[in-house]
Amino acid sequence: MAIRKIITPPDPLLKKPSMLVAEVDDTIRELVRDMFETMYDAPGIGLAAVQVGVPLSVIVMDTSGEGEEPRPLALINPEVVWTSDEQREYEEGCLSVPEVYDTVVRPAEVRVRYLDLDGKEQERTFSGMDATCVQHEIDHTKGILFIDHLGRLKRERYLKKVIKKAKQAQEA
Ligand code: GNR
Ligand code: NI
Repeated sequence: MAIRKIITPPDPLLKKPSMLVAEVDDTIRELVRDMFETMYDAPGIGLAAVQVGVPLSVIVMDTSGEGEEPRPLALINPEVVWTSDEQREYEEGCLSVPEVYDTVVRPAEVRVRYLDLDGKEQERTFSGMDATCVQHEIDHTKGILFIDHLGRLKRERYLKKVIKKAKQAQEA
């Protein structure tokens, strides 16, 4: 098991759609283990493989709170097959866009089709924080960041801030 490095802008990988996984094999299961370790270490409530530099359609999440029973969930090739008309807004953050938080409006509920770690097709409906998180992660597999849901001015200001901070950290 290993904690992997989380990439940030301007890494071009973050803007590229991820590839579908052809077969859920031990390499994928090892990637998922590393992603959970990286996510819990960060700490975060979700992580997409592209954030650790692997452009495959693999996401992990765990929205359990502190003191709650953990509920890790790994989704391979996730796709949204239904969205509610009802919307929900939440102040999002992203491990690839550190120290930026802003409100994103998304469907309050989504139904998602995916493969589990055995390669078996599953469907599941998400609501509340789970719905926000799974949509944020599926966006990553399409090369979309949460700041892409904001206006152009905000997006560019946040990107500048993140890139500047990363440069300063490098120089230090
Ligand atoms: O840890 C995370 N918290 C979070 C909060 C609100 C909405 C989405 C998220 S996901 C984020 C981890 C991350 O960047 N996943 O891609
Ligand atoms: Ni993110």
